[in-house]
Amino acid sequence: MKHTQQINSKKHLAIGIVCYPSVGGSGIVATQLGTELARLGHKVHFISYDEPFKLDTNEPNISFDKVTFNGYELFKYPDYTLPLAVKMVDVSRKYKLDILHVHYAVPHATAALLAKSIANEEKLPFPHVVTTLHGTDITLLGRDKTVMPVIKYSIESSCGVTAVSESLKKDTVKVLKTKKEIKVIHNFYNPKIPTKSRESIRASVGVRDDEFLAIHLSNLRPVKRIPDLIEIIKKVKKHPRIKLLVLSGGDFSVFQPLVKKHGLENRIIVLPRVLDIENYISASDLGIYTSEEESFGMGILETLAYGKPVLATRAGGIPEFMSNAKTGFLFKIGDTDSMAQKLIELSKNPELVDSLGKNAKTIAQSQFTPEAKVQEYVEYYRRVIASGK
Ligand code: GMT
Repeated sequence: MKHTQQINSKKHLAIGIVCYPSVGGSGIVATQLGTELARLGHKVHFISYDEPFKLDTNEPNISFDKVTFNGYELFKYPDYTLPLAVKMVDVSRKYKLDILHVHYAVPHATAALLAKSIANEEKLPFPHVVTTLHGTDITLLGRDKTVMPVIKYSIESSCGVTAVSESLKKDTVKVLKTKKEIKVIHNFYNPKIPTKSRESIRASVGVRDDEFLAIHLSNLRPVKRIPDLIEIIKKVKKHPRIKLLVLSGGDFSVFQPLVKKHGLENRIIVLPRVLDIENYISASDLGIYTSEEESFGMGILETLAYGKPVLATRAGGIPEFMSNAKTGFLFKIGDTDSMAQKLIELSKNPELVDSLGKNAKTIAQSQFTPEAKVQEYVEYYRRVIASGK
């Protein structure tokens, strides 16, 4: 059953957003998207096992429904898909959702498929399901034969599928051998105005004004190649002005022995779970990203948006928004020699850092804006609804 009166109109939509609540790219993108949709007047209902990290439920038009588990002792592995599917049925009925937008295919797209079958059987209304692929759901899990057929089936059963880059779309077709139409909508970022001065932030992390501060934001998972990042700082050790600040969404302690081995304790500063990234990026000079796989690379876009150039590997979707020699420099994955060399060069050339940074800001704040991308999502929702699938 569909809410036909809303299908063809330009009325505000009721949208369910399902995402991971943790510090991870997909959850952050989903939270930003939901927040911007709510600001446009759409009613947005988040579903997850915890309140998403950056969600402000005090914002008008936003609500949050928590998925709860019953720790039944027979289960060695707790199951999330089943209570999530039940929650999807409940929320869809309670708020008369037009769209259920699931971020990260596993297990969200599968739970949505199950929820839709239950709703159909019970003759309850159920929204159109849009699945957004974020990266590791395809590049890692999609390659895992123990789950691949379920992922493929769940994605193909979604009413609409989007991917965050052309590179991820290509990988999805290759890995899943699917003919499902996939719409690419790049990620976006809405920079905030810093609330703390460069001086106060630098003082708080023990970095002087005349030091050259590189920054890295990530969850530190293996694909980010943190040992490469440490290797680069080791290779610039003779240049004491250069320091690295890591804003970590993961546990950095596993890398501390390597930092210690190279004697870099006073060159690498780590801050966990920072919320006000705008203050730290603004107080830095440039970003460094060493990933071997990256469907998009939100940390890079965030760094560019604050007018800081980036040194990054040419992985996945990164070259779709990072231009070599224009907003920073791109390198072969693992080429720490060239990255270190460029870092030294830039640390001595503030004019170049400044002009690359200006280009970075212009591109990030003109092409990857919430206005543009949220509009693309809304148009896509309306297209999916109109298709009646
Ligand atoms: O590995 C991460 O950074 C987390 C992961 C996730 O699913 O939360 O990030 C993926 O989605 C982000 C948002 O679309 C992208 O910016 C990241 O590039 C992507 N990660 C990978 O492809 C490894």
